[in-house]
Amino acid sequence: LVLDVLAARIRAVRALAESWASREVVVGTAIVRGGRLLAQQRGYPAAHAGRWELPGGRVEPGETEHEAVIRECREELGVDVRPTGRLGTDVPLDNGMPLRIHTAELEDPSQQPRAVEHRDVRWAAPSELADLDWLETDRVLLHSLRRFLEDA
Ligand code: 9L3
Ligand code: MG
Repeated sequence: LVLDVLAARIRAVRALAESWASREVVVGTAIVRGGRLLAQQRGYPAAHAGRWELPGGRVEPGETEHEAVIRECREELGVDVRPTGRLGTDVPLDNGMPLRIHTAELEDPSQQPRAVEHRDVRWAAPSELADLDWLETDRVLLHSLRRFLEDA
């Protein structure tokens, strides 16, 4: 009987771990060039318009996080990026999904990112980061972002 209870507990913990591992993720991308960070300004939805964020979006089914980072940067900025690592800890979004930040570099540093789907893009120096009106979720990461830029 004790073993049955234990086995049931183990099954429950395993189910929880699996649902946790497979839950949907939103990736954000910290693209760095020459000590500056690429930030983009949202034009939609209305509640987010004018606020700044790291490029990115939902990881689609069957896609790895790196694939999602590369696809989103192509769609939103018209550039190819190379993921180089991770930054900070997951930030919980309103919809319950975690926002997870990957660092990246431009495949071709002479290629200029464009605001394809957004209102504006800019390269921000570490000292300029705090002046941008970031989405709350991205503002949480400012300390980690500044440290990453200063170490780069
Ligand atoms: N989100 C927040 N910060 C970010 C990104 C890329 C996304 N840096 C939030 C905004 C949306 C949700 O995640 O509520 C999905 O992102 P998107 O598909 O609208 O880019
Ligand atoms: Mg997006």
